[in-house]
Amino acid sequence: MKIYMNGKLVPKDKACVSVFDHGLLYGDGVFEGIRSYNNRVFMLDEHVDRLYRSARAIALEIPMTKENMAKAVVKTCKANGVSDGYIRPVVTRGVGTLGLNPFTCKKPQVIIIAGNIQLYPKKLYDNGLSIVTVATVRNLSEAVNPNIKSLNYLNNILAKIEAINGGVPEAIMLNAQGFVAEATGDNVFIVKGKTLMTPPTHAGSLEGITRDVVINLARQSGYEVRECMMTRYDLYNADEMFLTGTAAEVIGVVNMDRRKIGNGKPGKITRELAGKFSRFARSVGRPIR
Ligand code: PXG
Repeated sequence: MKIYMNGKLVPKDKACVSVFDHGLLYGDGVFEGIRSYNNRVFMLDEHVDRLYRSARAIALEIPMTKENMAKAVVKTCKANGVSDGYIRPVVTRGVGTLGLNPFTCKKPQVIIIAGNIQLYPKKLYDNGLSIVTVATVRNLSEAVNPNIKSLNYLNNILAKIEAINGGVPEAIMLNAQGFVAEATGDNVFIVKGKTLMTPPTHAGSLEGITRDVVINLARQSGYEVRECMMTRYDLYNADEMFLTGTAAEVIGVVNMDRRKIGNGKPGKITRELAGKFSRFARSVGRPIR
């Protein structure tokens, strides 16, 4: 395996960062998670744009153009023979002194890993997920804005721990006002009749790229999609519920906080959109070779 590090492809064992990198010391950095399907990188420009928006928000200047970043992603896939894979660009603040001040870090580290992804088993797609609401509140927008895909994922990790301790693989996180924000690594949608609803990103979620694609596919299929604040009550009373994310794609939720959602099986519209998403993802993207 070869890792892209600051312009060079280096063997996995040689791909190391300093213990003085503020990415390690403070979680000071940003990242992305991208899929490739059938030798094409899916939504590459959208992921690169989001990486640069995250970096801008933390005043981190990525030392290359967006186009060169996109090319570096493709090059890393090619060097690793990745066709259907998972790509993790990471930009850290770089090496600095033992102190918070990020301006002691002179050179951001640009790392790209292209490998495989751990997917949910097929059974979970067929039968649907059970999830719980957790006590860990999603980061406040005024603190570390949830739109920043930063290297500090403790907010989501704490929620994930609560979910797993509760015997389920995913969690719903609420914002500080008690409105539904998102899952730990996925956005959430509900279906009521022929209308889809998802929290606006200002409710405390990442601007999910899968979320955007699903909104477009749903509208093209004739469904109304509304971004609206929702409470747990709305989720419990949904006809259908599903999560969207790069890793999960579209996965039905059939149980939340031990309430059966809809008829307790992944819903019809969920299955339709999951199929449409899967076909779309495998038909577009920037060619790897
Ligand atoms: N919310 C959060 C907090 C995320 O981290 C999403 C929503 C979905 O966004 P996208 O753009 O992927 O539709 C994410 C993305 C993993 C993993 O290894 C997590 C993500 C992406 C890829 C892999 O758990 N999170």
